[in-house]
Amino acid sequence: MISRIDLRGSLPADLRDVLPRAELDVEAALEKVRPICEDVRHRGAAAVRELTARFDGVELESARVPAQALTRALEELDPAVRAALEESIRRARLVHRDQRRTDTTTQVVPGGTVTERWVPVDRVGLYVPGGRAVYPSSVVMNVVPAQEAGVPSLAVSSPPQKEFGGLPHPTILAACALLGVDEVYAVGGAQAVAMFAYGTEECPPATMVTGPGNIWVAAAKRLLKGRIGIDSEAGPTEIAVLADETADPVHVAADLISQAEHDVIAASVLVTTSVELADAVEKELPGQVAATRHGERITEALAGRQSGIVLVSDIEDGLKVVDAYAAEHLEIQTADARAVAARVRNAGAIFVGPYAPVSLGDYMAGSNHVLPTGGCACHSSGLSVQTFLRGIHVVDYSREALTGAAAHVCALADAEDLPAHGAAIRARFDWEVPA
Ligand code: HSO
Ligand code: ZN
Repeated sequence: MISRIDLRGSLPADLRDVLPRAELDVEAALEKVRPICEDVRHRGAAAVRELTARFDGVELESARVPAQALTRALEELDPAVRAALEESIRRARLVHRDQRRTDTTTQVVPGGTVTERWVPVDRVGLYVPGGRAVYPSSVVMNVVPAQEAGVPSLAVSSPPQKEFGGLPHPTILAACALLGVDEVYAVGGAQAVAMFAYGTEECPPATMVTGPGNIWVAAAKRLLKGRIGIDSEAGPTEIAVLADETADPVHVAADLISQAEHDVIAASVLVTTSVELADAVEKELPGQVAATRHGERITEALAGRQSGIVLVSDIEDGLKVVDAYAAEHLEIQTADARAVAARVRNAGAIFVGPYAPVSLGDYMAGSNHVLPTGGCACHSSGLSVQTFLRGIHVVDYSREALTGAAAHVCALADAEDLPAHGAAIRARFDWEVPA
């Protein structure tokens, strides 16, 4: 059901080459996505309408979801789901509110200061996937940080669903309503990203688009990046578990299965120092998979080349392996888990000890679940308030403060053969370099 990689003994020099990982060919999708984006760019709302008919089989009069549909979705929302979403929002707000930045002013010299002023982007388009994955929780994870960052204009787009009269899934709409988002579009895939990038008669252009999506969404983000700001090209979900003999195989198996449930190309990786644990988890998997609803999808994900059990000699090597893998989600289920977790350098989010499973983080920990995948955790972070902010340097120097810098600026300008740079200083001092 799941393959094994034995790295006991010495670790290979390039660990990344031997670790399981899916290959997602976003480049290949670019060519298909390019004409879609061009079409939306040139023909706006009409193109969005036609593409929606073609890809989603839905004829839309307008892509904008009417206000009544949002209110109705909230009224009809199951009370237990409403209570859970409300608590999820409350917890996420607590964490994301603490991420707000305060401006800093540094006095570099008397009369010369640099202030870093944090300014939210003007308008954000939040993409929420539909299709097999209907994730109201992702609405929370995208909207809360943008709101806490102070983004003044926020729109959500999610694919129209035939069975719901061409509207996005009602739970998605209800989540938008709960969060106070009233600008929602029934548009999916690359055309949604293009709609936000170029704007249409119905949807003003956004400065940034965030949120997970399928390969077409990822390709459109890659193509339109620059024209519009993006968060990341979220790939399939990943879980890595670093465990020793103290871990409970029932929990480890359940957690590996939980993320495999997302997609046949989702990745579940166990890194362990204990052959006994590896054996016990392997023994546990089939029974748990058989008992769950999406067993087929999970079986395929666990058997895929992106999943596996990696055996290591000790926790030191385990840490090297998980750092090289740079998982989207990393669970530490070892003795002294906190100390081990503190030594991890690369992960989207770290879940410490036996009572912090990834599913808690997916919905209710307060942390964000839009996280870097595909090894990008070695250079990027998950969605946060910071994602939606720009730090603008405000340079404020008096004549006296500039005097003290003048000779140095001129020296560097000359060294770079850019004499006009120096002249811009000298012009302020009767064309002399002040001493
Ligand atoms: N594990 C997914 C998020 C999610 N799980 C949404 C359930 N719903 C990616 O972090
Ligand atoms: Zn999940």
